[in-house]
Amino acid sequence: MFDLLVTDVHLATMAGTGYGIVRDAAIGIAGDRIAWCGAQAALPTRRCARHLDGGGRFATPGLIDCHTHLVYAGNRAAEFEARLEGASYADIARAGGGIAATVQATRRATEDALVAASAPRLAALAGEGVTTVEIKSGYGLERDSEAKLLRAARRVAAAVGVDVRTTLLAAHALPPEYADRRDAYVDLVCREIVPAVAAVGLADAVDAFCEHVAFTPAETRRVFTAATSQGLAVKLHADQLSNGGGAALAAEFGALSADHLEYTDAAGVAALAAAGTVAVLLPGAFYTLRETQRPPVAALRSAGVPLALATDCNPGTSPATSLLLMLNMGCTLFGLTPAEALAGVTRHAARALGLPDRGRLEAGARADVALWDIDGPGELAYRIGANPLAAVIRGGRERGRELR
Ligand code: DI6
Ligand code: FE
Repeated sequence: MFDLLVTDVHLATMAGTGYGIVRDAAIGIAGDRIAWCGAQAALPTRRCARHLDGGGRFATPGLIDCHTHLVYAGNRAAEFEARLEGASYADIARAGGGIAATVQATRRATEDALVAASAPRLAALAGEGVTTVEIKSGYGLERDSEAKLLRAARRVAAAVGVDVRTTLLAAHALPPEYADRRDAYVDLVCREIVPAVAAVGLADAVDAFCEHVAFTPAETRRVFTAATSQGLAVKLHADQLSNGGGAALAAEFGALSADHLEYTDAAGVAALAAAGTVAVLLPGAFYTLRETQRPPVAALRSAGVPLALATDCNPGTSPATSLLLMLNMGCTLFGLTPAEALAGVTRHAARALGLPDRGRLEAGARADVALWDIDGPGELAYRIGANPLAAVIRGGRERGRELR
């Protein structure tokens, strides 16, 4: 007896390599878990509290956006214009714009205002089948503002109906009041912000921006040491604009993921593979910054590094609220196959968040399912600007548009 039984669907289970297609299938759900899924001919019982006719649609795991900065105030359209008039991202950051501009707006915003400003961005992701999202802080850069942002992240996720993992990114930029006191800010992060956030359980992981415009490898190491001593997982913005050895540093700390990786070298790839750290590729930032150095996808693939894809939704370098568009960009810009791209927003994205219970359609997994009006899963990466989502089940409960 199932609480919810979905029949007449084709599955892209994403449970092994490739799509894991099962045609003419059914999914039986009990509570918030998949109790049974497979070919409908083998379905053990049709007894259920509620039945959903899939109408021949495709089912995938609910999508997972494993890298966003979607809670912030204001926007940076003016910076976008400046870049197109010739300024570089680094120029803008050095001149106090960029991240610092969003920090100023975010510090001033109330928690309620942050929730209200962020809800449409998260709703856009959810409207494309996203059932789990990661949201980073990093626009507060002092204890109370970082905590406010992390609370807003949990609230907006609850309001929109998406599972959330929050990540403390206090080491995102040097706040203006610490401009000449780098060490003092890193001290503040390690001695005050990380312990305070850990004490109240507001973050699931700690991230740092390791880059010449942000924090050095030595500073990142200090932040990671503080995080791991509090029992928090770590993730890293690594090698985006230059090769700073970020991938190897992430691997050394057993990071869940190393993200961006445009400039990662062979040693970095080998380190990620050995550590089992997920490589999170962010084509929206590559595209927006008009970068030309691509992440070493072929080397990552042949080393067996799990590849995830995410929006990096943020006001500066990736004002993107479409994970489906990232599937397309991951293929066209980075050379992923459509199956790799879909694994990057399901199975591998789950791993990048330390959530082994989701990202696959199989018995025992969380019942997060997206149903699509498509003829095959390759269509999800193929189309540009289309949204074939028909219905979503999150934690065993139907959400959003009903099946027609
Ligand atoms: N890398 C990014 O792509 C974003 N943060 C980071 O560390 C950019 C954030 C921003 O420009 O607001
Ligand atoms: Fe980012």
